[in-house]
Amino acid sequence: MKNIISINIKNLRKLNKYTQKQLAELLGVAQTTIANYENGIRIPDAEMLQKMADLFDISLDYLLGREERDSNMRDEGQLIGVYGTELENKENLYKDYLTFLLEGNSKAARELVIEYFEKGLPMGFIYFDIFEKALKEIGSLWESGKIDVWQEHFISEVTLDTMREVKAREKRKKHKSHSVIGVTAGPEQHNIGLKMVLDMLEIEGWNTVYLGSNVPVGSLIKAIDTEKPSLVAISVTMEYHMESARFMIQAIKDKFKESAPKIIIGGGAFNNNPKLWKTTGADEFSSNTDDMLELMEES
Ligand code: B12
Repeated sequence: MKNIISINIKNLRKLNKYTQKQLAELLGVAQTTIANYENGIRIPDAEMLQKMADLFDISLDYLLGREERDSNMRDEGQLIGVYGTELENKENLYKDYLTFLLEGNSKAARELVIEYFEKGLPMGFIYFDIFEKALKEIGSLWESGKIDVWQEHFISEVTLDTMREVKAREKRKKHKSHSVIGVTAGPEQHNIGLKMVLDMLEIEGWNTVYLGSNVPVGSLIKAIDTEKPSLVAISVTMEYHMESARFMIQAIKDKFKESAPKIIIGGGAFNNNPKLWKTTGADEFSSNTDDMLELMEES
C-alpha cells in the first residue's frame, strides 16, 4: 500500500526527471526495487533513505514524511513541498503537466495533479495555475502550428476528467442559498473556463447546474423556470458568439421580466475590450471567480 515515503520517492524521482531504471542505477539497486518502494511494497532501509536524501538534496525528515502538513494546512495555504520546505517550483507544475500530455501520457499527467493535490496544493491553484496555464500554452502552440487540433481536444478532455477527480476529493464549504446555472453562448464550444468557475462556486457551497455548450435558448428558459437560480453565468470566448449571448440574455429578460435572475457574463472574448460586455445586456461582468464572488456578496 502506498505511504508517504513511497509517494515522496516517486515525486522526487519525477521532479528530478529520472526514470526508475536511471534512479536504480544511481542507487545501485534493481529497477524492481525502486518500483516496490514507489508502490509501498518495500520500505528502504536507513542507509538507502540517506542515499536518496543526499541524491535529491532534501532532508531525511521530509523523505520520512515527518514534515508532512497537517490537515489545516490546505486552508491556510501553507504547503510542504517536495523539498521539505514551502512547495518550491510549483509555478512550473503546469509545464510538467503539459509535457506529459504532449507525450500522450494522460496517466502521468493525472497522477502528477492528484499527488500534488493530496500534498496540499489548493484546488484553485490546480485549476488556475496548472490547468488554465497549460491550456493557454496549448493555444499558443496551436497558433504557431506546433500542434494539431486533435491534441487540443485530447488535452481538453483529460483536463476535464482530472478536474472531476480533483473536485470529487475537495471538501465543500457549508451549503449556501445561492444557486447558479452556467451555460456558454450558443455554439461556443469553449466551456472549460465556465466549468472551472462553477466548480469553484460548488466548493464554496453554491448549488450549481452546469449545462455546457449548445443549449437551445427555449430549453435554457425551461431550466431557469424549473431551477429558479439566483444567477445565470454565461461564457463567451470567440467574439463571433457574442450575438448568441445577446439573444440568450434578451430571451431571459423578455420571459421573466423583473423576476429574471441576475445574469453575469465572462470569458476570453472580453480580454481585449473590457467594455464590450455592456453591449450584451448582462447585469454584471467578471473576469474570474474571486471577483465574481465579491460581486455576489455585495449585491
Ligand atoms: C481548449 C481549446 C479549445 C477546445 C475547447 C474544449 C472545451 N471543452 O472547452 C476545442 C478543441 C474544442 C477548441 C475549438 C476551437 N478553438 Co479553441 N482553444 C482552446 C484553448 C487552447 C484553451 C481554452 C481554455 O480552456 N482556456 C482555459 C480557460 C480556463 O480559460 P478561459 O476560457 O479564459 O476561462 C477563464 C476566464 O476567462 C473566466 N471565465 C470564463 N468564462 C467565464 C464566465 C463567467 C460568468 C465568469 C465570471 C468568468 C469566466 O474564468 C476562467 C478561469 O479563470 C484556447 C487558447 C487560450 N488562450 O485560451 C483556444 C482558443 C480559444 N481557440 C481558438 C480557436 C480559433 C478555436 C477554433 C476556431 C479552432 C480550433 N483551434 O479548433 C475552434 C472553435 C470552437 C467553437 N466553435 O467554439 C482561439 C480563439 C481566437 C479568438 N479569440 O477568436 C484560441 C484563443 C487559440 C488561439 N491561440 O488562437 N478550442
